[in-house]
Amino acid sequence: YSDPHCASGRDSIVHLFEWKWTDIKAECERFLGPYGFCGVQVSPASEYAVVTNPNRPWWERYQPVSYNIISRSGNEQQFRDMVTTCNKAGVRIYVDTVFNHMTGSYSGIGTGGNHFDGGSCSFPGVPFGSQDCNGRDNCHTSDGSIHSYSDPIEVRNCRLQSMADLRLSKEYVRSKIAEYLNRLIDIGVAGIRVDAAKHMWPGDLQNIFSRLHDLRSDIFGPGKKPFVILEVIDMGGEPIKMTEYVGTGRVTNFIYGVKLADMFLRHSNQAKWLANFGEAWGMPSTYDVVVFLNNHDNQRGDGGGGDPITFWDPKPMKIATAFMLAHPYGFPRIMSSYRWNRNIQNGHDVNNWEGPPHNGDMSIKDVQVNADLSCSGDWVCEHRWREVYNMVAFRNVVAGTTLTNFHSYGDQVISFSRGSKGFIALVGDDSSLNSNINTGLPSGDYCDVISGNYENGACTGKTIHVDGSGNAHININGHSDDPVVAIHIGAKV
Ligand code: AAO
Repeated sequence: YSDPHCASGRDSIVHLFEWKWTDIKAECERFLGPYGFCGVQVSPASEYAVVTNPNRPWWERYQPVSYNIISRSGNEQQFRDMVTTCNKAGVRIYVDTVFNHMTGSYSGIGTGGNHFDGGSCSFPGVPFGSQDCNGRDNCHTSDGSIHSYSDPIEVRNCRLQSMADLRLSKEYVRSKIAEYLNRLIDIGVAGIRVDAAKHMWPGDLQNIFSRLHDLRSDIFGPGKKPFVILEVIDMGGEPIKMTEYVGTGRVTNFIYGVKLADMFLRHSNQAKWLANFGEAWGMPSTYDVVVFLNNHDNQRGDGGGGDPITFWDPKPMKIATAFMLAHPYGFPRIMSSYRWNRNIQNGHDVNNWEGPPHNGDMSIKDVQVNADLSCSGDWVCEHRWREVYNMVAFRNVVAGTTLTNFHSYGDQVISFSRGSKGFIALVGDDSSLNSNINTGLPSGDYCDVISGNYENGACTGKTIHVDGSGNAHININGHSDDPVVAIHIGAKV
């Protein structure tokens, strides 16, 4: 469950948060395939509560009503088209799946027209009834909701934010969830993100996964298990640990992004300590984690997981992303966001519920792309920023090499090589770097893929000369917009 099944030579995924299936399909063909992305994490696909107060928040998608594929992103036919087209373009689809719980304690109608009543665990669209939710017998808080994260039984058996908590110990509930996941697998997805995995017993998850089909052999080859990303927020202070889930899939390493934010955003920690970043920092094995700078929750100040670097701070975001993609630890996920009317009052963003760019009828807006590859309107498209997509290519080129030559030149100034295939240097503060550095690369002229693109054998940015002993003169001003130099053997001029 920890193999993402990337097409050969690809090694990064992007979360296209709230995109429509038709846009993701187009993005696979026009951009993600050609630019070497492995795959896409897509927003929840199955029917969920239509929330109108506030009006269509993004988080309504985390309140399932049935497992029919119908959402604000599109219907089942559009979902199938997307999966087929993306696979043809060499790009995998990973679906965000929500099966710890159903809706909050109220009643209403789902995106597919099914009625629900979360208070009584009534979901005829599945169907689930009151016997399919946890209750007084195994959750002992006064109102049935989670209040303390220091009690693992409460975290697993009670209601997360008052949402109807599925009784995953039950055969019928397990079979309904497995049926949905198998439907996704048979359509051709490569894996899933498991929402709120921390709120489910590892044994229940293992039981459900043991029922899953192999991935489609016509696409992935025989005997392949789905890739599983388990959302477990473990910042070190609670009894539930990431390690309990390792082996059941890859876990989300939230500490990773916080550490990089300490360095590149807050400067409360120093990049020079990154020399042994990874397992030596008490983090799980590189093969057991997904790493990221921010996700859809903590980019809006929600859901634990610390105060991360996001697109709202573009310079640190580009520096830290370049580091993440150049560094071998973990399987990287890039967040692709939309802008909302951020309005922080007393430390809380009162508009953090706002859904994606939409039309008057509340349908999600198409993503429009510009000639310079960026997106227009409020779609941020971090994955289409030059510094980001060129580092996705860097990572593909250096795959299989180890980190060598790590050097620091001050608290926030570092460089390292990836064997003899790639080299990066960065300045994370207002200082500068002006040195002759051993890059580990064969002699020649290389395109700095941060300052420009490598096109038809030429470079639109800076060219870096590596001499016969592998040395290059690297000059970076920390005050510049992009205080990073990155070169690799796939972009030699
Ligand atoms: C909405 C409304 C609710 C309403 C509910 C039902 O906002 O008021 O009760 O509907 O009607 C998303 C939104 C929710 C939304 C929900 C359903 O964020 O606001 O509720 O959809 O529409 C926990 C979970 C984690 C979860 C995170 C948000 O463990 O799984 O909360 N993330 C996922 C999704 C998320 C989604 C859901 C789950 C639900 O990514 O988008 O919710 O499907 C501690 C714990 C964490 C815990 C946080 C919660 O964190 O460790 O496990 O996350 O608390 O605040 C320090 C600590 C850190 C700690 C943190 C906060 O940083 O180091 O560990 O403080 O105390």
